[in-house]
Amino acid sequence: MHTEILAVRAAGLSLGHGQAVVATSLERQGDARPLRSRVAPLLQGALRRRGLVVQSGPLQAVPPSDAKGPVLVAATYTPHGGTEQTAAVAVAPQDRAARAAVQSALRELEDALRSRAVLLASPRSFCAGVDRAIEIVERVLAQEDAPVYVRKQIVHNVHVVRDLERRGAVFVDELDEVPPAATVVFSAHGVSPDVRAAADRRELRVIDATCPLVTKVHAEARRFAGRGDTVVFIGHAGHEETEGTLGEAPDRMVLVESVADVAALQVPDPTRVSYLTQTTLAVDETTEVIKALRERFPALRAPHSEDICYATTNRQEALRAVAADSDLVFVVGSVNSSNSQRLVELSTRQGTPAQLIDDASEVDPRWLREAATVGLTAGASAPPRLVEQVIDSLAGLGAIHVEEREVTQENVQFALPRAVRAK
Ligand code: 0CM
Ligand code: SF4
Repeated sequence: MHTEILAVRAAGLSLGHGQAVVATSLERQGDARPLRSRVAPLLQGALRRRGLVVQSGPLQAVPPSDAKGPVLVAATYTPHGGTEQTAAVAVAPQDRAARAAVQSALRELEDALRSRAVLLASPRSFCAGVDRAIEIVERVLAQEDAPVYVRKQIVHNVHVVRDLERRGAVFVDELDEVPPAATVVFSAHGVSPDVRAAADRRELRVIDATCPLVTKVHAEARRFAGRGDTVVFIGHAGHEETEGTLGEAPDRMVLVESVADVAALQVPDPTRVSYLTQTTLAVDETTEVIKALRERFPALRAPHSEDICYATTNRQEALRAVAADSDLVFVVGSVNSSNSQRLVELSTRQGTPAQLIDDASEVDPRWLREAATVGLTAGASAPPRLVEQVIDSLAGLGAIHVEEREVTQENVQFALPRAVRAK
């Protein structure tokens, strides 16, 4: 990597100590057109991890005759088998620490340069329930002039939430933050009857974005509890879906998270036990818990059809087809996304290290040094464009060969609630 110190031509660009602007594209004098910097997200992340406050945008470079303005640390390189790439960062002229941070981040990128295979799991990314939930918020935003409130994150993804926030959605944790008579959207993960009652009391206009596959589990909870069963709910404590479903019959439902929990279960009548599950669990782990339940309660009754949803199952199957042949797996998704976390665990159980990343800026180039084959997937709430961004960043480190491994095709679609359907 050949590094130069240049000046930046950008009117009004003034940088303080500890601040940096990463070039998303770099135009040098005499260039026919700017060169896009594919590694910009990687560089942003590497600099943030070094404590800098980082922004990004297109930059124009000039020779360093004007020593007053920000300096540009610019590198051009042609990785083996790849095409010419650039990485450039503007920092304040006297900010030696920032300049050292940039040099060290560039060395980190340099160490990760190589050609790679990228195994792309399919299906990945948005499921029908997430598509529907986002579209519901978009349509309500288009319908209403007043603020549109959303109870909890509409789906567990920081980018989706940020994007809808920019467009006017107001995310709240509880309904007492919503003014009386306002419009509120319930998230894809569902709510307990108590929450519905609280919305009624506040006379809120409720638009329900609960995924129909979560609603199905709620209906089973009511039915199973109604016939006198103890309903064992296999799920994760504290998750919104768990809280919502348990709320359907709090006196008749018990939560188990693991095989160990099954051993400790006490029920009033062991001949009247049924089970339900969260929709986004690991299929293999859940099978073990159900087996343990059946051993303890031979008359155990099952849901009519699997509660773990098609999207969760398919993403796990697809990752299986990829992880075994990868040196490292990236799962695009947010930390509170259960289905994304299950993908990370699945890969790890298969013996392939996996990293959960919100976007390409969270890829630490040091992970890539030895990784000739990278597996890539995304949880059901992670936007597809973030997967594209990761692929693009990897392409900035050398030639890549992308192979998509599709285990099945998805064509599930859910109807929108009547309140937001076009007239
Ligand atoms: O349930 P989980 O945490 O996986 O939710 P998510 O928003 O990440 O994914 C979609 C869903 C649902 C219900
Ligand atoms: Fe519905 Fe499954 Fe998507 Fe959750 S992951 S929103 S249950 S389709």
